[in-house]
Amino acid sequence: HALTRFCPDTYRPEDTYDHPSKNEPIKSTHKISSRSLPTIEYTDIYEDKACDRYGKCDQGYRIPAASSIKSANPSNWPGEMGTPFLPPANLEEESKRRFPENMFDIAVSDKIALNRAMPDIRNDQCKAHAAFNNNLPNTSIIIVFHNEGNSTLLRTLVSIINRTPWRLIHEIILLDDASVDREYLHEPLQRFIETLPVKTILLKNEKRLGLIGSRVKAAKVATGETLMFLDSHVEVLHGWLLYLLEEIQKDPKSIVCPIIDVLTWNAFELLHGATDIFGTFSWKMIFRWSKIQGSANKDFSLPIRTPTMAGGLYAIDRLYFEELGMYDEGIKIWGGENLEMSFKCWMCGGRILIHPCSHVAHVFRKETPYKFLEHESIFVTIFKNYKRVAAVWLDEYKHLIYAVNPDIKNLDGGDVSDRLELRERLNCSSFKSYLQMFKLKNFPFNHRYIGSISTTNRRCLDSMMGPDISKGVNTPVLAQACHSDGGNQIFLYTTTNKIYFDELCLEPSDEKTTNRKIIFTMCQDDKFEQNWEYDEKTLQLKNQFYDRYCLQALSNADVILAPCDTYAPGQKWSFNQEVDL
Ligand code: LR7
Ligand code: MN
Repeated sequence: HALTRFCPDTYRPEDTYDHPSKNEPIKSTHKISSRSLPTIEYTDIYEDKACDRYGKCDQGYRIPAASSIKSANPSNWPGEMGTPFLPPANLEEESKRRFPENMFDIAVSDKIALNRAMPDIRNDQCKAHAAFNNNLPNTSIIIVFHNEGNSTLLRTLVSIINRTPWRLIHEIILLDDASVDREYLHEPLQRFIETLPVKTILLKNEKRLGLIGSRVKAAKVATGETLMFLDSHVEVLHGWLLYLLEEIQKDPKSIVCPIIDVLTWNAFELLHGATDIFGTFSWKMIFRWSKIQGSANKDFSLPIRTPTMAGGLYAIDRLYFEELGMYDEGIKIWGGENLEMSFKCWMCGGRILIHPCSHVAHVFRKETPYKFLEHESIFVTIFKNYKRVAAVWLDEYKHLIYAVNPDIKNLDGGDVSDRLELRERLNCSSFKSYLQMFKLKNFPFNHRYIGSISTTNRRCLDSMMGPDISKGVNTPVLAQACHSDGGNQIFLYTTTNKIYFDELCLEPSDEKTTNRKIIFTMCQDDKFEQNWEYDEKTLQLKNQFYDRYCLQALSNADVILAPCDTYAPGQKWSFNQEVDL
């Protein structure tokens, strides 16, 4: 079943260059000119493996052991097996110059073979789970892109061909979302996909639709039994698709995500993603990862139920995607659609899983390389998207989001009545029951107040936090002038006496000084250091672990743990309810 195909020049490591690990220049055996095209030999590694030596084939798919797969390239080629490749001296100029095109090092990517070998990073339990029945649903792989780099897009495709049973790929749909000035995305890309051994089509948007509109458009064209969404700069790893499809076959009302491994933006090194994680989201509506706590003796080949998904990489039954109303097309360009899909799926009777055996590596970059809409700033677009999601799905909890990010409150996200109708039609449950299902820590139900917490001289507790809450762990809370703009001065005080900011709680640091600062730590129900009993008469917040110690604001804005003193003005706190849930 091996297919030998040609691929256009420019796509392969050419010429010679200095390998970082050796001083000897390496000669690529694929030195090419525009006349002699190098070849990529595609083999469906799944085709023969299910058959024994008498030609009797068993009923299904078996993921071959990685050791039995012959690597196509010399092992000293750059980036083979996911090793880092840093630009050698003769590439540095090009690396720097071309970096802004994609906000990752495309010059480095260009030197790595499109069909580079990758290690099998599945855990042992996953390797033991390698057999699948032969009637798995097939899939339409959907990849939308705007101004994608050449070699990263092509490597996405080649990795799919090399690590997926071809019979399961109903088609690959590429949709170019109105890329600008990238000649290689036109005729050369079309020529390239014609060399692929599975049906692949290239569609184009005349006008930019954004990733959400583009995915909807591609999904409407797709005819596979399932849809498999991928970003345009990934490498799928060993056995990736089978685990995802198997879960959809068990229950079609599923969204199934792979583990997202990291390809570094500078060296395209494969870093293993954590496999004991699930998705949540912050008060600022930002998707976030959380680690599973505890769980000894767990079977690490079992899928993990996750409240939210990152959004880019997932499999879903095609008809179920339609039933869920696809995406809200009022969500523009980038952002928010992953939470829309997550809330909708769980609240309307579906489930979202992360399969720890399925691995897809994704190029992570620090910045967006492309423009959003002409007429408004990136943040306005994103916050309007969040507004739509909050308005349709968050019920009364949207007020917490609005308080923490007043921009979301004040922007007009447009008419959402059709999405509310969809919610009605699908008979979806409340946001509160969704939160209860997962007991998401940052949305506790036992709150007494949501609002600012101030001293008598108008100083408010302020978290000083950026969008990445995890960076706020162990940072001190300050007492700043009250600004009544919400945001970082919004806290949630519970009936269990905890003071929440998102999923962090206020706790005295364990420095051994007299004036211990108060810092943010992960909230834990049974941690009494985080409990502050409010005395309505003296207005003090008394720590329940450190007896007769109180929360006190100093004039330099520090907040400390101090001996309780009813005369200290910095110990007189009041709660200003700003959100009524
Ligand atoms: O206007 C656009 N048109 C597009 O076609 C903007 C983007 N795109 C394409 C783009 O080329 C890419 O293929 O959409 C895809 C996602 O855009 P990226 O790669 O620039 O952004 P990202 O990797 O940060 O995207 C993450 O968040 C998005 C929020 O809207 C989407 O949910 C993406 O699917 C999501 N990507 C992932 O979840 C991959 C893993 C990242 C993590 C964690
Ligand atoms: Mn991406």
